[in-house]
Amino acid sequence: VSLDGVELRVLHLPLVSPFTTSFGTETVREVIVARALTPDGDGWGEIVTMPAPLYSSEYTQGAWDVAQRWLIPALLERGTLAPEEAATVLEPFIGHRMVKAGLELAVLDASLRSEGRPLGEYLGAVRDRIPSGVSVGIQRDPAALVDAVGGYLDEGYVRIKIKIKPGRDVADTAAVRDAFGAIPLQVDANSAYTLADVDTLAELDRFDLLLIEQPLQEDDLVDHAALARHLRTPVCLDESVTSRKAAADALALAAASVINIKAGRVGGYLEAVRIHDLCRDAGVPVWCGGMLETGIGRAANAALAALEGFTLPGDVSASSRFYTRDIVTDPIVVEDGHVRVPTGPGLGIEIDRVALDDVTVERVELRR
Ligand code: OSB
Ligand code: MG
Repeated sequence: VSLDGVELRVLHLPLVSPFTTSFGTETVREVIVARALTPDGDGWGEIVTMPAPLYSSEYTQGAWDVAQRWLIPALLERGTLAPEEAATVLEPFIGHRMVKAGLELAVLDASLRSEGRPLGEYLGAVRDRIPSGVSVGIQRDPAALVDAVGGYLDEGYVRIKIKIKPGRDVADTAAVRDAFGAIPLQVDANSAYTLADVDTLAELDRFDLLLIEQPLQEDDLVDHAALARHLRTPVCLDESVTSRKAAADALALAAASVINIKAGRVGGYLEAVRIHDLCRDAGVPVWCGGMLETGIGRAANAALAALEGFTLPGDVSASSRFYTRDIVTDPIVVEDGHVRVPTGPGLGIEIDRVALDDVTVERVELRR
């Protein structure tokens, strides 16, 4: 595509209920959307940074700065580029993978829309709908957690993930198992433990969890391998897997037997596909993670999760799981426990301009 400019917006979307993880509580989703401006039409992408560098080193204002100061100028200087070239142009700049992913997605959407080609088909989707799991934040107490989980089961979600942290792990998991029996259940620690917690984490073995996600810190691959040897529960990595190379290293070290793939975390949907291919060839199951996406990222995640190797339900839930009003005209819905893979050109969504303007708190446009 011929890239004439890029518009960036910071959005503040109110959450339907607070979302608490081991690293903090959000009541509003602050997120950046990118719009690629081309003579053939716009393309949309989402930069999934959080306001503070607590999940990973990236955060909204850092993303806002690096996008305008370095990444967008490099893309604009190139002028005409294929979506497959965006990552190469951005490669000299270290890190900032969520920003790269959002910009690449905007270019990719513009390009696919101009060809009338759906993202799912381009990525290699083999399914027209995907099973939908839900990520449930830490609640006031285990009873409140059981209430929350019950509500999501009633809505049809086929897999439950609960967030855990030290002091809110074994009892919370036990409460959900006791209340709902043998439902597909997994836990996510968001790096809240160390190897010294091995005995507590081994207590989770009795709950027959699908997996435990990211118990230790991002760069603790060797410790994850040591922990995995002490657990019956499969260890899944999220934060640690920042690239195809990091995924290959984790598998070589036996630090994980399952991988959560998030396009933002790994620098884009194309790198996400490469991790998928690596894991599929190695017989390692993967699933699609989430970052409380708007309808933009949610549509892209549904397309990604439709690839062959995504054999576990992911965190691709309905827009209504987080938002009363999405910024797309047809929010993502869960029907019969599944999300449909969009079939329209590009992301297959239309932006609701009024809704978008209503949640925009900052806007900038860079032109070639
Ligand atoms: O660790 O998977 C995570 C949200 C923000 C940051 C990290 C994570 C999450 C989630 C929510 O678990 C997933 C979603 O439903 O979007
Ligand atoms: Mg996670």
